[in-house]
Amino acid sequence: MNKNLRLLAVPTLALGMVAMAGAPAMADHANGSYTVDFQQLSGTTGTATFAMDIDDKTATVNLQVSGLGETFMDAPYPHVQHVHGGAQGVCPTMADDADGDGIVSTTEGAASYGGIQTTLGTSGDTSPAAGLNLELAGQGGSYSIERTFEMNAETLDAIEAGTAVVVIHGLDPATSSSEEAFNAPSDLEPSLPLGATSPALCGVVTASQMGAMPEGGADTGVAQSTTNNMGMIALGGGLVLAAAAGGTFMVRRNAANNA
Ligand SMILES: [Cu+2]
Repeated sequence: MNKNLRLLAVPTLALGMVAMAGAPAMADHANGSYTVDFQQLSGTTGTATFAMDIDDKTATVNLQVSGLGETFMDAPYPHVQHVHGGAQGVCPTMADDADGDGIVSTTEGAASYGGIQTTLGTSGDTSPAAGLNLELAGQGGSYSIERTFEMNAETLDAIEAGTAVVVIHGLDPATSSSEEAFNAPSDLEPSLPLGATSPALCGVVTASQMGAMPEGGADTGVAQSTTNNMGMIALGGGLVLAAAAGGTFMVRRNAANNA
């Protein structure tokens, strides 16, 4: 009903602010090959590999995911994933669990990895606007995304500056580091469990060939000043899952206990 429209409104506004804050990209400065060494967050036991080549503005991505949460609401678990950027260019750790509830929430992770810059969907739109499109999300616990697309200037800038971070969302209730994460309401949408909106896998985009990524651009005033806006956008990734559940989520205390 009106719920989805309301959920979409905030991240759209936030994205506009970031677009204005970003500096123009120098096209081919991000050229090269990149990999991501994923870290498992908040009890995640799944894994992923990521390889990417960039030639001018053309990105060829190969993302292989396995072992994440498989089902959500008795349907394939929609795992959205994005290239985040423009913040510290690091992944959060349990030290970022500010409220001490046992997991790193989307809100708690945003200061580390920033907002959505590219949506790594299975097809179609790769812009931040598609970050909320569940139809483009990875489906189930294991899937692959292999595609070539034109990467936007903001993401190329982030890669060049070393602040680009790939984040795959959606904790598995069966392995989450905190049972409370699936008994407590999400920081984004009270009708959802906290774990369903939280980052599961995270890794910094790292050059795998010499000379691909000039250094020195990460500590600009622009990047720092946009941190708050980035946080708002990062919340958007979690809101996708809120839309998926449609307000009918049922707390799966038993599923978590029986892991
Ligand atoms: Cu994300």
